[in-house]
Amino acid sequence: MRFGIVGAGAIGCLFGARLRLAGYDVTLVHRDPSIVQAIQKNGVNLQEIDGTLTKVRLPIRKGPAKLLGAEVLIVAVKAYDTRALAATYRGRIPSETTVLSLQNGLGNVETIQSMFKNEVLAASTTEGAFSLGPGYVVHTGRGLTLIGDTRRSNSDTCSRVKIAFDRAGLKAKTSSNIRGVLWTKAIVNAAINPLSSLTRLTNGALAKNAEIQEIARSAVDEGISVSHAARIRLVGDPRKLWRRILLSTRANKSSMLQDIERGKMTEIRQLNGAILSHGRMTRVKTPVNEILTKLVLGLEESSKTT
Ligand code: KPL
Repeated sequence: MRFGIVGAGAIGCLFGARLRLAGYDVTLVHRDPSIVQAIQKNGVNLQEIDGTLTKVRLPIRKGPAKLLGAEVLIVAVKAYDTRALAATYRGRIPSETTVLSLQNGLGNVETIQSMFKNEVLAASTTEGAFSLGPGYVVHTGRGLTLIGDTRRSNSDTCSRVKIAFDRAGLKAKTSSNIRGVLWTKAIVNAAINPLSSLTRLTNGALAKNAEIQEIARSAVDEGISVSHAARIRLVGDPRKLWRRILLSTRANKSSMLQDIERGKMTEIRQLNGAILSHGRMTRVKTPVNEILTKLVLGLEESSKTT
């Protein structure tokens, strides 16, 4: 199976390096020339959970690039870049290529579906990954990746992607309710990522803090109420998942905290912001998610470098 991966951040590099090590044909694509050059020169440096460091050589191209041979194009860019990316890649991807969104947040799949006639799959992962610099990724915690189609029953490609991830040591399952999976993960992320950004605590430290637990609980409860009003069937209990994910990725700094530390935009609009807007549509009050959204927007402003 041939993969193209757009976005050479922590998750893109982790999946790219692992798939390559498992013998798959993988091409990375990234729009930042300095990151492309660093990976061309040094490969992807993958630091595993046990500390082992592996240099993985794989082709990388500066995006936007035509990925003619890719059977599956994994979208691993930040959620706020999905629309621009989809607009750029329209017409550059053969109709037989499956597009797989491997992103945090709500709305990514719908955006991609609205712009492509291709098969579009969604995946949600709880693998913990931390970027130490261009092409240098630390795998901080093992997780599970769920994959599925939001519109129809899962295809053979969906099962083959699952097998590829499994062979790459990234435990995966197909799901017949991937929309519920995406919502469940978004509710959990909305109660982790802004709290870690505001406190600068690692995932493990968040789990231990009683005051944080209280705020997280309220944020999760609001998310659950909105999902019920929006008729989403959640997968598992987000309250339990919150703790489980924090403990399995205890060494990780959430992706939002990593963004804040780099002075970058965050996915707050696609996480708490999305819960807030779905809450407005379904007339469910979400005051905690609203405050977290506003605080992180302020934090983005004060830590912006560009
Ligand atoms: O998805 C994550 C993120 O940081 O965005 C978790 C699983 C919480 C890992 O940190």
